[in-house]
Amino acid sequence: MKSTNEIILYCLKIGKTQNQGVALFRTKVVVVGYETVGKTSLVERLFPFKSKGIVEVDHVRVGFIELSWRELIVHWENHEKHPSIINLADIESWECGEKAGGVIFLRQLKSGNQHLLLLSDREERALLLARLKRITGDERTVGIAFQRVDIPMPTEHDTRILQLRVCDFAGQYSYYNNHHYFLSARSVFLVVYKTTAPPSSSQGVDGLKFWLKSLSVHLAKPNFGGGDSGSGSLYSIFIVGTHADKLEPPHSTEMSFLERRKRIETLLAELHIALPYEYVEVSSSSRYGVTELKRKIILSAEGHAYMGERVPSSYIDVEQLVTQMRTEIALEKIPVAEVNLDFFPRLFRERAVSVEDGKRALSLLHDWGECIYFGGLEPLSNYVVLDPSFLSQQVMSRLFQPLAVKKYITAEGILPHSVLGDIWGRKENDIKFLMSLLENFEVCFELSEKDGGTQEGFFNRRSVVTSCLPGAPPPSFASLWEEAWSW
Ligand SMILES: Nc1nc2c(ncn2[C@@H]2O[C@H](COP(=O)(O)OP(=O)(O)OP(=O)(O)O)[C@@H](O)[C@H]2O)c(=O)[nH]1
Ligand SMILES: [Mg+2]
Repeated sequence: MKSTNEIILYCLKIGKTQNQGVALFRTKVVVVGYETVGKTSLVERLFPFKSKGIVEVDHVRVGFIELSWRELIVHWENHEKHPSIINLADIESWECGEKAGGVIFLRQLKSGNQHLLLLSDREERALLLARLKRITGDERTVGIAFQRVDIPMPTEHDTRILQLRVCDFAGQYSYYNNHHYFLSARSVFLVVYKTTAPPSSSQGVDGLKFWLKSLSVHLAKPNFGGGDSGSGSLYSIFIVGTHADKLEPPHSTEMSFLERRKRIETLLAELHIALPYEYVEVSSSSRYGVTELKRKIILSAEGHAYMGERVPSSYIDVEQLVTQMRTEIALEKIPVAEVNLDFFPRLFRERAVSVEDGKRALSLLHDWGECIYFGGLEPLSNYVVLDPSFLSQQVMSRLFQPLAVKKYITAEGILPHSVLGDIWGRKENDIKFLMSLLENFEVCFELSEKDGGTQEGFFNRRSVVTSCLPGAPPPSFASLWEEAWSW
């Protein structure tokens, strides 16, 4: 597969010769950290849900509604009237459901109070319902939750749009181990911990170790470029302390803030990590520091080297195609997340895009985190995974569920292929495709005959799962290592 840089160089060439192309202002906001430290809450505060279609609240037409963490804010059509806030955090129990005609029904069970929301747009309704369910059930994130956020940026002449792809990583251990496969440059990283947790606990400062180490390994790769808040960087990092409302005294006093920042500096020095970063503290509950963090995220992203790069307009057509198909998956018009590429040439033709350009566009969309596509590698090049969360939420999470690991993966980290049907409940070709995909993400590697594998039939073979390898190397490790190097 071509690297992003090669594809961008190609695009620049095309842009120059054909004097066309679209300038893109986009980046990923990648939110990582230990479980329940407040990552999703922060995302919900930074990027509230805002309705665009027609909305009625309790049978009254309103301007728009906003869901910001646990506040449902009703903006009235009459701008002079102050917005009303329905505080979801104060309500003990809710029922959310969708009825014919697009009604979302919220009920405060104790008092019997109820609110009826009517949103005309089906996609918006699904999005709002998902967020409400998460809030009312205090749901944990599964795999990686992706969402797109467009931020209008007024310039001297017009308003350009900064496109953010927000990737909210689950903090639970069973997902945690595999997340680093999804790290890539062209990102603003928010590495989150809980200010009120004891520093030596997993939710506290020490819990940052795993992610800071992961980032330092991945960002050291040559194609990641430098990372600071100045121009020319490909990434920026914010270390974010949450729950600032719970600090004693509330929010950070200058002194305690400096102490926590010092502790993080010491941690980085102990780990010999020299990553550029900025430290901030926030509260999703009181909104403390949230607006300022959002401003800093936008400012740093705007300074990244790749902002405003041009791509052929046909790439945008391919992106729209992928987005449209992804919506159809959500609406269950397409039953699977991965689509055979045989399907695409016709769709490319309909959009007057050559197959070669279409594949190049898919590779670039892969790097932007819009889909998963490995061109040039069989059998992967035959498929496009339209929804990248499918890999973390359905493929990896089923494999790495604690019960599945115990039942199917040996203490030596060996996974017999015969159990894959039970794990994923799919047909042979799909399973082969998923295993190739995982191998490409370095999650597992098939054993060769020499290593005790067999070539007889895929389901008789075995793979080694890297994150399930035992902590201590086997006694024969040194000789095996030498043997491997002598090849
Ligand atoms: N008081 C207070 N509570 C918060 C804050 N941020 C999050 N919470 C609460 O902490 C709990 C966990 O928050 P989440 O945002 O779900 O945490 P997470 O890191 O996304 O958790 P995982 O998805 O499981 O990794 C929820 O009950 C939130 O309401 C905050 O700044 N202040
Ligand atoms: Mg979460």
